[in-house]
Amino acid sequence: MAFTKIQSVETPEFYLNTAFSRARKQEKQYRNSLKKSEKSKRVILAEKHRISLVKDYFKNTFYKLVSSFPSTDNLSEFYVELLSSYADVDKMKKSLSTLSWASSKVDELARLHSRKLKEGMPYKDVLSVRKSFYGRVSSIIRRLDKHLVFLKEARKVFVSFPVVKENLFTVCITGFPNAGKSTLLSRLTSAKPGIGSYAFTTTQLNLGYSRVNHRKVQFIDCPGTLARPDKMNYIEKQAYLAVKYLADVVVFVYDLTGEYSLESQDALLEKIKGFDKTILFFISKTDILEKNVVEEFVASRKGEFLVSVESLKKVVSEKLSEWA
Ligand SMILES: Nc1nc2c(ncn2[C@@H]2O[C@H](COP(=O)(O)OP(=O)(O)OP(=O)(O)O)[C@@H](O)[C@H]2O)c(=O)[nH]1
Ligand SMILES: [Mg+2]
Repeated sequence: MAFTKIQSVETPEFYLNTAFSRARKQEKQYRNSLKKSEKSKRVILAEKHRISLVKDYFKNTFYKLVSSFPSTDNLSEFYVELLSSYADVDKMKKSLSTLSWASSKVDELARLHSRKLKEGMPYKDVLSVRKSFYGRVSSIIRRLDKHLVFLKEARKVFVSFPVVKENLFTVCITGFPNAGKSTLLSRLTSAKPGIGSYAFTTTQLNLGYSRVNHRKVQFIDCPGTLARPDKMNYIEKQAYLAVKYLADVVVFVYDLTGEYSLESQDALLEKIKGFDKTILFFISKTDILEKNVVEEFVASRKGEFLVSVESLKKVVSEKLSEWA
C-alpha cells in the first residue's frame, strides 16, 4: 500500500479559489474559440461551460483525493491495525464520503443553474445565475472545513508509515535499546540505519533487504522494547505490529555488556514469545566481550545462540527453505 501517494489536502478557500480562477481562465479561451457564433449564443455557451468547469474541477479533485486514501477493504491486517491505531477509521470514512457527497451536490447545482441559462436573456441575469451558483457551491465547500482538517492530519500520519513488502520472507530484529539491532541490520543488508551509542537511536522501523539463496528476504529492525503492549508509543506500536503480522522469524538480540540486566532482557523475550513465532538468538558485541562471559551465558541456557552474522544468515536460509 503506497501511503505516500495520498493526495495533499487543502482548505475550502484553496479549492474554491482554484476552481473559480481556472474556470475564469478556461472560459475566456473557450469564448474566444466561439467568435463566429452570435453574441447572445456565445454568452450562454460560455457561461454553461464555466459552470461545467467548476463542476468538473470538484468532481476530479475530490475523486482523486478520496480514492488516494487507504481503504480498510483492501489493506492487510498489519496496515488495518496500524491505521486504526492512529486514526478513527469510521471518522475518516465519513469525512471521505462527505467529500464525495459535496462533489455530487456541486454536480446537481451545476445542472440546475445551467438549465436557468437561456439564449437572449439579459447579461445581468446571466451574471446573477453565476452568482447564485458560486454562492451555493461556496457554502457547500466551506462546510467541508472540519473534514478537510481531519483528513489533512490523518494524511500526515499515513505518509510516515513504513512501506513494507508483505509477500517476502521477513525477519524482525528485536531486543533491548542499544543492543545492536540496527548494527546487525546494517551487516545483514545494504541498509544504512542510524547507529548510536545511546538508547532509542532508532525511532522508526528500519527496513533492509538481502538475497538469501537467491531469494529476497526482508529484515526489519524493530525499535522499542515491546515490553508494555498496553501503553505503547507510536514506534513501539509499529514494532509490535511488525512482529505480530509480518515476522516469519524473529531474531532476539542479547546484549551481554551489562548495560541492561539479563532479567529485563529475558522479560522482554517472554513478551516476544507470546507472538508464537520462531525465535533465533543472537549475541551482539562479542568482539568486546570476554570469551568466558559468552561461554558461561551459553552454557547456562538451553538452545542455540548465534554470535556471527554468517551463522545467523545460515540459519535464516534454513528457515527460508522450510518456509516455501
Ligand atoms: N563493539 C561492538 N559494538 C557494537 C556492536 N553492535 C552494536 N554496537 C554498538 O552499540 C551501540 C548501539 O548500536 P545500535 O545498532 O544503534 O543499537 P540498537 O539496538 O539499534 O539501538 P536502539 O536503536 O537505540 O534501540 C552503538 O554504539 C554500536 O556501535 C558490535 O557487534 N560490537
Ligand atoms: Mg537502532
